[in-house]
Amino acid sequence: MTLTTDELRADLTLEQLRQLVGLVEYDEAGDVFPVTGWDAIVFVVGNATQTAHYYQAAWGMELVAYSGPETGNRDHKAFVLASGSIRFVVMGAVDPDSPLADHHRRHGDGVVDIALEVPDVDRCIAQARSAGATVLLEPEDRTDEFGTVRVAAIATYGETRHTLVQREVGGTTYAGPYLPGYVARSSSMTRPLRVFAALDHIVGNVELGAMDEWVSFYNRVMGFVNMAEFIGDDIATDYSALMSKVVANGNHRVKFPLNEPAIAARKSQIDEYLEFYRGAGAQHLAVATEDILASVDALRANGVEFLETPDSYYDDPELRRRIGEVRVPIEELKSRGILVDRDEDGYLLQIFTRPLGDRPTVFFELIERHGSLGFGKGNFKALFEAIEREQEKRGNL
Ligand code: TYF
Ligand code: FE
Repeated sequence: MTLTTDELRADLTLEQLRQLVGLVEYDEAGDVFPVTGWDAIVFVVGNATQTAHYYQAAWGMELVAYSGPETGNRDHKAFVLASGSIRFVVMGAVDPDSPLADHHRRHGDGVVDIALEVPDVDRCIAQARSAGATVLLEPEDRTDEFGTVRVAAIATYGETRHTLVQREVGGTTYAGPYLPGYVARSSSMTRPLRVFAALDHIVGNVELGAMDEWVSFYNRVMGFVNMAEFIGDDIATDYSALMSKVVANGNHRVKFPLNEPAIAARKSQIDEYLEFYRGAGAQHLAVATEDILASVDALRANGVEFLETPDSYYDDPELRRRIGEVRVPIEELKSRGILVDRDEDGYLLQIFTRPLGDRPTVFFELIERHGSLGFGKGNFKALFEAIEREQEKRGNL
C-alpha cells in the first residue's frame, strides 16, 4: 500500500494512522467508488473570523489558507485550519445577500460539506449517477499557479454535500495550500499542543424512518460497507431513543454512523438536533488523538467544556471487570470524565464535548483507540444519560 495524502499531510506512517483510526485491508480493485480519505470538513458559521480564532486558540489548529474580499472573493470569508491529517474550512458570509447567510439563518453553525479525496472524480460521478444520486456539481477542473484539481459534488442527507476532490490530475499533484482561489496564510498565534491527529468518524442525524435509506445510499452509491456496530430497538427503547447503523469505505478510513430518532415517550436527543438544525445534518465529529488525557487537560485549560460523567460510572464493579487493565489507572480517567469501552479487538477511550455553538447541534468526540474498531457501545447508556441531563437543562426533554 502506498502512502495516502492523509498520511503525507500529517507526517504519519500508515501504521500510525491504522492504530489511530482502525484501518482494515481490502481489495481496492473491486471498489466501485474508491475513496482515499477525508479531504476537508467545511463549516458554515455566523462569524468565520472568530471561529477560525477559536479553532486555533482552543483546539491548537494551524491557520494555513484563506479566501475573502482581499483575494477577490466578495461573497464570504473562508479560513482553512489544519491539525495532523485534519483539514477544516470555516466560511462566513460577507455579502449580506450571500447564500451562506441564508444557510446560516436556517441551520446555525454546522457542517455543509464532508469533502472526500478520491483518485478519479469522473469514475465516482459516473457510478453515483448510475446509482441515482443527485449530482450537485459536474466534474470540472480548477486551475491556478499551483496546478489543477478536479472536483465534483453529490448531495447527501439534509443540505449536506460530499465534494469529491481529485488532487492528482494528469500525473501532477496540486501544490497549493488548499484549492485554487485560496492563498497561503499563517497567524502569529502560538499553539500549545497538537490535539487533533486524524478524523475518525462523522455521525449524521437523519429523520425518523430515514436511517435505512441513507445506509442504502452509502451502500449503492458509494460502495460503503456496513460495520457490525449498531444501536437497535433494545437500546433505543431503554434509554437512548435513537437507532444507529455504521457504514464505512473499503479501508475504513471514512466511517459514517447514521442515527435516526426512535419513537419514545420523551423527546430524543436526535429530535432535539433535527428541530434546532432544521433537518438532517452532521451531529458529531470524532477526532482521534494520540493522548486523550493530555488533550483533555489542555482543552479544559483552554475553556472547552465536556459532558460530565458521574463517579458511579467508574465505581461500577461490572464496568471494572469488563474493561480490565487500560494504559492508566482508572482514577486518571475518572478525574477527567473519560469513558472506556472494550470489545474482542481491544479497548478505546472517549469523551464528548458540549455543543460547540449556540444551538444544541454539532459537537466533538475525542477518541483514543487501542485495538478496538468500535464506537463505544458499552458507553451508550452512560453517554445518553449525560446528554439527556443537558437536554433537560435546556428545557428540551
Ligand atoms: O459515534 C458513535 O456511535 C458514538 C456514540 O448521539 C454516539 O460516538 C451515538 C449517538 C450519539 C452520541 C454518541
Ligand atoms: Fe462517535
